[in-house]
Amino acid sequence: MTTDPTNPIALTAEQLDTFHRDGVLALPSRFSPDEVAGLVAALDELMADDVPENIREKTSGVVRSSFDLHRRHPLYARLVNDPRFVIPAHQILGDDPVYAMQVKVNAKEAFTGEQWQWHYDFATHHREDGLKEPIALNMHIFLDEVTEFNGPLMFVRGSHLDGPPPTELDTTTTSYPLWTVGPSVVGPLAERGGLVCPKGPAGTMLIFGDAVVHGSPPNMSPWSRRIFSLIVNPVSNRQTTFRRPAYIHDRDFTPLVARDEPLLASV
Ligand SMILES: O=C(O)CCC(=O)C(=O)O
Repeated sequence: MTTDPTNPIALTAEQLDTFHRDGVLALPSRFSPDEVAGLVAALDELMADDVPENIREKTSGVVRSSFDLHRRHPLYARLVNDPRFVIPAHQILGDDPVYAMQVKVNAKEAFTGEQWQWHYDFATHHREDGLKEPIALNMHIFLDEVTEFNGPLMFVRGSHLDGPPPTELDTTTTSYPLWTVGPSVVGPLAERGGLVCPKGPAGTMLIFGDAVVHGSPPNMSPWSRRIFSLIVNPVSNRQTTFRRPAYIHDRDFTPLVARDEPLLASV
């Protein structure tokens, strides 16, 4: 696919520089309130299902993450081919086809939503799924306003620049086993680059790289914090091992194609 630099969805040169330097880029107001309302309404139905795709918090039992959304609802099937994801992904990764490797919402429930330890996604993608290169992109949409109160993600700015740091497997802290990055590694990286904590209204988009260290605190606030996450990966970097279920790490390598029709049309 060739990218048209005059397309307003395309990232500017400055945004691309920020992404490459910091490892994370925030894009305000990319999705409209109506689009967010449609995604939330569909999500409410999906999170009511008693299925393995809905992973629950260890303590409260409420849904922490809901996976495989593009197979479970037509609106999410349409969403993964939205130009607002596909065009920036190709700007960053080049013209190699990309596929939807993981499609989920992380729902940090008011009062009970638990933390995500410091980690970077490639540690899991490499060890569990056999990806060779840390080039997948995690693309978020805030489905609620994200504030300093409701468990926002924090990123260690530039922590990807020296390559993937050392990790350890944590199977005890939360309901989801995670290859985490310990304090002795996070400390110096954060001293060097500082932390970034993108906040903003529902409809804000984030893009971050597979090797940038990030995490998020518990949500003690009375406001839920739901974030949609699409991880795209070049087909050439697809998984070489198959340990995790397909609903968590997708085995359909069909390339995404930017579709121009409105997200909410005829769903
Ligand atoms: O939703 C969060 O707070 C963290 C999610 C995350 O770190 C991830 O999906 O890799």
